[in-house]
Amino acid sequence: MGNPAFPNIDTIRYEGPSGGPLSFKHYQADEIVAGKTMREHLRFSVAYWHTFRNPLSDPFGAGTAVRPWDDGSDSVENARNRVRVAFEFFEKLGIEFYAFHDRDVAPEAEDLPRTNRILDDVVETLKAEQDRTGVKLLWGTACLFNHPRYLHGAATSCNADIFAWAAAQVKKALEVAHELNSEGFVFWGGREGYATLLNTDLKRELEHLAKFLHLAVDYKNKIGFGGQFYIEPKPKEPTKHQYDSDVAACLNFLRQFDLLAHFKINVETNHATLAGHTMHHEMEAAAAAGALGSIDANTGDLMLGWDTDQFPTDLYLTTQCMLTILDQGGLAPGGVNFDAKVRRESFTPEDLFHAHIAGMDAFARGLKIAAAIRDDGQLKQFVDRRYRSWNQGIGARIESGDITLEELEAYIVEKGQPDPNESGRQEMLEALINHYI
Ligand code: XUL
Ligand code: CO
Repeated sequence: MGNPAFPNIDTIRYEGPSGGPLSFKHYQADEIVAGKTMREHLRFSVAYWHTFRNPLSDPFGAGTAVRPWDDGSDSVENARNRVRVAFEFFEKLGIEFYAFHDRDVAPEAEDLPRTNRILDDVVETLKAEQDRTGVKLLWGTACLFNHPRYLHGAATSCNADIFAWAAAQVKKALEVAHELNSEGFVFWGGREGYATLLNTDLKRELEHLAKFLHLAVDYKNKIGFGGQFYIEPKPKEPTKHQYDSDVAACLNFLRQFDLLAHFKINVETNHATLAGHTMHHEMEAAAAAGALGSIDANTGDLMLGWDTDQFPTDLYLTTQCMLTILDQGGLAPGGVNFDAKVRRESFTPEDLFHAHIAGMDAFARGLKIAAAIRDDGQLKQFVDRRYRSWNQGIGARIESGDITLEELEAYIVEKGQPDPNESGRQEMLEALINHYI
């Protein structure tokens, strides 16, 4: 191991609410909350692309990131050294998972065989570092959106050769995920959509996307890769419309093409808000279908209409996420992946620590708040009581399917005007949440 990349930063420790800026004020990995340790509940993951590859550029200006360990070259040595730095970072933060796209960790060469050999070289280092530290891969994925060949899409390209290239890339990425014993594999259709319907055969493109995912499922089974497959919704950006636009669209697509048994959803906050939903809505929609698999924990800015991928620090947001996660009994094998980047103005290596600490503490508090709300029980009691007319009598008969329209008519004619019986008490419940925050 060479010189440490963060020589002035020690392992980040829990110091409690009065601790310094480079300490956890709420996240204590081994503290038991609601029957499990915080580390078991939260399963934090670092996004390699943002934390180790993002230069912090924007459409109006060059990158500002200062990363002294990175020589900026596409050499394999630089890629391998970056891996060692990344694992030093994971260890110092006590984060036990990470996620990457194939092209984040290793550069692309002139042809696929050479590209794959370079990837193998870097994977050797990833594997050695995983073994050394015990850090695991939460999920891997193939970058099917950055290279110019994917300008019309990958699985939904108008050109079948592009589909073939993307398929070959996914094949290799699956082999790598298997070799690294990954907990999962994500499909995010970055360019699987269109810029204009005038040049697009929407039906054919959807069928091709389904074919692509079936091929991946078949290959997963063939090589015996046991990781969970996820599909990640996002409505737009980079395209005008992406087919995986929100959780409901993804579930419908998976169901239509007989893929639902093989996939769960990886829900990302800023994608939810771009789709005009809250994160809480998207998580509940996925959970209701038994398909909430993992989350990309970040946040947008309501003043900015694009995917700003900021670190999540809003306690209402993290409380809502943790309420849904506790309700479904946990996220494993998924986790809380910080698909977030530091601001362009936060360009120093130290900012990478501050950002992750802020996100981890916000989720630790969200977990404690959600657990307290559940312990208190008033919220659940209120909701259960609100639906009590379904527990017996006519409600139970409707739910069980043992009733006809004629019987419902006879029942309500006899009963007369229904009574909406009671208030929804939204403000009272919002105050209840505030009490715990
Ligand atoms: C892009 C995004 C991706 C996926 C993985 O908005 O969220 O980084 O998480 O491809
Ligand atoms: Co994401």
